[in-house]
Amino acid sequence: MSKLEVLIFDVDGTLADTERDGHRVAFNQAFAEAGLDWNWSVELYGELLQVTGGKERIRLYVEEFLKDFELDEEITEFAAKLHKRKTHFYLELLQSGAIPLRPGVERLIQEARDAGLRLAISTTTTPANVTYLLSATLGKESIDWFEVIAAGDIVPAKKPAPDIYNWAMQQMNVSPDVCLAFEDSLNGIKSSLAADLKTLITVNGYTQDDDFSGAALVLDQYGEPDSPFKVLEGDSTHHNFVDIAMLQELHVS
Ligand code: XBP
Ligand code: MG
Repeated sequence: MSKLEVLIFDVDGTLADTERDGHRVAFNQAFAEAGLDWNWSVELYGELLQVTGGKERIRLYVEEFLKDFELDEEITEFAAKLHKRKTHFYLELLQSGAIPLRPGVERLIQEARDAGLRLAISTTTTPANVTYLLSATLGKESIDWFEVIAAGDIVPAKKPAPDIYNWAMQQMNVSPDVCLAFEDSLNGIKSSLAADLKTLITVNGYTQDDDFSGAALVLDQYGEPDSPFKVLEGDSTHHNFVDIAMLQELHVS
């Protein structure tokens, strides 16, 4: 088995719990600004998360949930304009510091850097959302810690397609056997497994009931030395928080 060299992180739900109090709130702000009486509740948003990509999510809502909504322009154009404003509001939320990193994420990233591991991001979200999240939580210089930030429309097919992971590995000139993927959702693990990547899952409120068959391990969080994770599926052996030693063991297991 090859040595672990690369950690590839998903963003939404993995690096930070962004959906319920971040993206969902920004969508509703954009709807209100556009004079639409739409309001995506926590529950409805959980249903709409079945599709990845904010523009695609707006389209799903119009086509599946608003059967008789009259549009005087092409749905693709309508969704793109609304999504642009949603991203504006989401970036404001990020800049306000409203969205922290999940437990253990900052420590793990620093430990990975100290251990000389290469870092990448593979996400469906808009690229600016990634750089703003990293700047707001780890400082502007952290953007350069990630050799590749594969995000949003850079690939033709979003998760659950493997494209975003394959693109990131291609850019880094690495094969799946030296990598580990970090995900949080069914769409995410479908994508990483389809790219032949061993995957570590941390669940969140929206994804705790997803089917994570094929995951190397399913946890409630990465944990910290003084606040252990909970193992939901798989075997963490003697470890009770995610660190590089554990990832190296997981990689060869
Ligand atoms: C999650 C997504 C994204 C976000 C919203 O991405 O599916 O679409 O929900 O961001 P991942 P945008 O888990 O792959 O990080 O509105 O910018 O798409
Ligand atoms: Mg995710």
